[in-house]
Amino acid sequence: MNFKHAIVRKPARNFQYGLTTAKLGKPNYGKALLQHLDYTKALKKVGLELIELEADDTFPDSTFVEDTAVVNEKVAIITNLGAPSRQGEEKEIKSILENYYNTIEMIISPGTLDGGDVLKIENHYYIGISLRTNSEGANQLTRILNNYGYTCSTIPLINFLHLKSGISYIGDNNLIVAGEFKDNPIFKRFNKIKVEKEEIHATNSILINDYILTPKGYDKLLKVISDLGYKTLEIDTSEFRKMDGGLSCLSIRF
Ligand code: CIR
Repeated sequence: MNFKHAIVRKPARNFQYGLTTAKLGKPNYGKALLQHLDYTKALKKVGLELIELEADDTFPDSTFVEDTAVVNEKVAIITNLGAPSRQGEEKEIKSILENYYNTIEMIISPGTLDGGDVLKIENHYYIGISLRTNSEGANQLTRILNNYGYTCSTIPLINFLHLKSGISYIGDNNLIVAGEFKDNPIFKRFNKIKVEKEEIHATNSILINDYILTPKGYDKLLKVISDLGYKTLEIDTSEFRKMDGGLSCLSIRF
């Protein structure tokens, strides 16, 4: 799918009080804003028209917009976020997506689902069952996507917060995998690019149109991706990493 738009939201001023397990210290807000600006420039460079939302201090994690919706060529599905402190972030995103989609579907309680747990590969979706996404949420998403002609399967997560912290699909059968996913037989058919432990954060690289966006400073993975012939763009995500966020979480692309 060729992407045309992306929704992004500036980090909230209380960003440092969001959820995190990273133990990398407190993010620097000024630096986070600059990194976010660089991210938006990169999205524009790869051809996207941006819908840029102002910071929302009601939700410290609200810059991680990806978790609030699952979108594709046919439908937008608004999630029911798994973390209680994040519930409500999806409301404004829904009103924006209504301008672009005729059909909006919803994940509803007791189902919970975060967009970071949803990986699309061609017409198939992998859905991670995690601390954020429960089986009921995954079942609801499966039923909705089946109605639009997509197939789905679930993968229980062991260590990762979100599925896409540990796997990324970059097209042409190339799958970037880390940790518990490296030897998972489910992914046997792919050309697997295995990420070493010290570069695990770079697993969350994203294919947008002709480019792979990848976090800055992970040279081994960068070389493997470049050697495969991809055009790459590096973006510093150090402040988002401190809050468990990667590149994909910062936008909804469609
Ligand atoms: C959270 O814990 O919800 C945020 N601090 C980070 C969310 C990252 N989102 C993602 O990986 N899709």
